[in-house]
Amino acid sequence: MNLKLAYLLLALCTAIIFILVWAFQNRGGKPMLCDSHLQEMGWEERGHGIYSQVFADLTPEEIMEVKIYLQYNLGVPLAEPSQAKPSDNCIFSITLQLPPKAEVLQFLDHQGSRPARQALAVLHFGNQQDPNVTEFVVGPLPNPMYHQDVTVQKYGGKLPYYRRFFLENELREIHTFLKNREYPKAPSFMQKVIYYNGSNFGYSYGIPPGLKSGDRKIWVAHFQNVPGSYLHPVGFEVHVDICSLDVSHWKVLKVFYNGQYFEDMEDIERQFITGHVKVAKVKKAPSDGGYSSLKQRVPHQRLGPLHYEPRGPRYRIWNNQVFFMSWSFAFGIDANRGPQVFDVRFKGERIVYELSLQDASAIYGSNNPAPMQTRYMDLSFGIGARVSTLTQGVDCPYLATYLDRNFFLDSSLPVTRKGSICIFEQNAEVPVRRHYDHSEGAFYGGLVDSVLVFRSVTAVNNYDYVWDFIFHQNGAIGVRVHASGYIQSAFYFGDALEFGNRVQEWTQGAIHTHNINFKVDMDIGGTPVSVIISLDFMEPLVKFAFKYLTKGCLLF
Ligand SMILES: [Cu+2]
Repeated sequence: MNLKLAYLLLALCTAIIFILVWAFQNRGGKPMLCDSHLQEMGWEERGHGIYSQVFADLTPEEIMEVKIYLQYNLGVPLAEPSQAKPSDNCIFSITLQLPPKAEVLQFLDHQGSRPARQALAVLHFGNQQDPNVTEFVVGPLPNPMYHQDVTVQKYGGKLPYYRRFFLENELREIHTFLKNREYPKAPSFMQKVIYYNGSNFGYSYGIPPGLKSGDRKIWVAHFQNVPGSYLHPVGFEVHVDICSLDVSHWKVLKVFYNGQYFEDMEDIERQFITGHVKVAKVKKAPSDGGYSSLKQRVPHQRLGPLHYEPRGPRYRIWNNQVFFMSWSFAFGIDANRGPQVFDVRFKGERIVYELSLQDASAIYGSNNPAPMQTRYMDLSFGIGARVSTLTQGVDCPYLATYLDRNFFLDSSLPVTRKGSICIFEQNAEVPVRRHYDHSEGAFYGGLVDSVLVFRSVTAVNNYDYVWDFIFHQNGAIGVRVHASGYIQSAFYFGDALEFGNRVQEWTQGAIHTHNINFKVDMDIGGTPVSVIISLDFMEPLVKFAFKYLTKGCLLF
């Protein structure tokens, strides 16, 4: 081959690679419509798109308007959540307050007036005579003029302060309390048994903090602070009474180590020195976590099949609205509850007013005290606020459209999570219908199926949930959940096998049940019907049920 030809080929290859990279990188925004593209849309689509703004999540500007309004109009000092002590007031969250359905339908279907755009602000009032949690509706946006306390109307009474969700800062206060006031009481045990060096612990908590309403007594379990710490329990847990709003009044109620209970830190130190503590010889984990590391363990394989759209996307997105074949819907992500779609229409007819995730709970069992009492309700951590940026080609197809979301939950400023929603059309890889007829004059008819997927992924500490809303071309809607991430493990000792599996020498995969609830408000034929759909799966004992249900698809 002469040199000229070689250079030409090289230049050609470089140009092709450049074009491919450019095409993939720029795909994110392609199906988005700007105002000039609206010309191409039918009048119905345009009207629908504009009207669907009533469901749109708050913008960062709207969130800041609400925050500033509250700072000037509540007449009480407000701390920033990142610094707020239990004895302070602070704004926990600001989210969209959906207008009442009747008002929205009047607006959407009968030329009624546009419902006021409002926010819901959840306040922690720790610095009051009667500490409480209060919910205010603030409006109208974008220039708030009023706030209305809706707590009693929503909950039938005031919300006692102990019902508040944990702020990150309260958990940090617990770590500081242990580090500064409790660990020093047992120096020999801490260093010689669990190798404490001042910063090598990760934590998990028995949440909610107690067995009866009003309790705020939390079991804190300790893990080696390496990547995938969730799989490195050290067998040491401390029960802390955090009822008092004055952190200096917090106290240790009990201490647990490797199956033994102790009165307090002085007690475990005393018993260790006198040889009464049964020591488990847990090895120090390597700095990359060793078995818990996510590093690749096998060589890269040749690239697998890729998603391909021969003539570009067949869906369009305008603001918070998606149009796909016969479908249209509005979407959002609530900071607490997670993904939701509204005003779902098939062939122009509304069939679902609202389809939304409500909560994902996980109820644990173990012979360790913290997981024994753990009943997570993940909305308390912010299922929506913890959506993560999606990786192209891994979390969603390269060719998907990636959208940003904004939240205000346990933060001082609105947080923007780039590329945290992905929308794509996917070949279902199974015919929606087919028939091969063996009769005389054989014939065949088959119909290819493809679906539109609306996806977001939440990482709640150890767990990752992949949330899909799926729109089939035959008019079916599905919800699908894939669970991934790490298990929340416990220390392996004694009768651990009664409560789970042994996943490492000192690690018990604690038995637990996930329960995931969706709300579906169907408007088929104009008759409103509300149902709650619940997906359960239990692990590790019923592995097949877990597999089936998490990969399954609920149609309704
Ligand atoms: Cu699980």
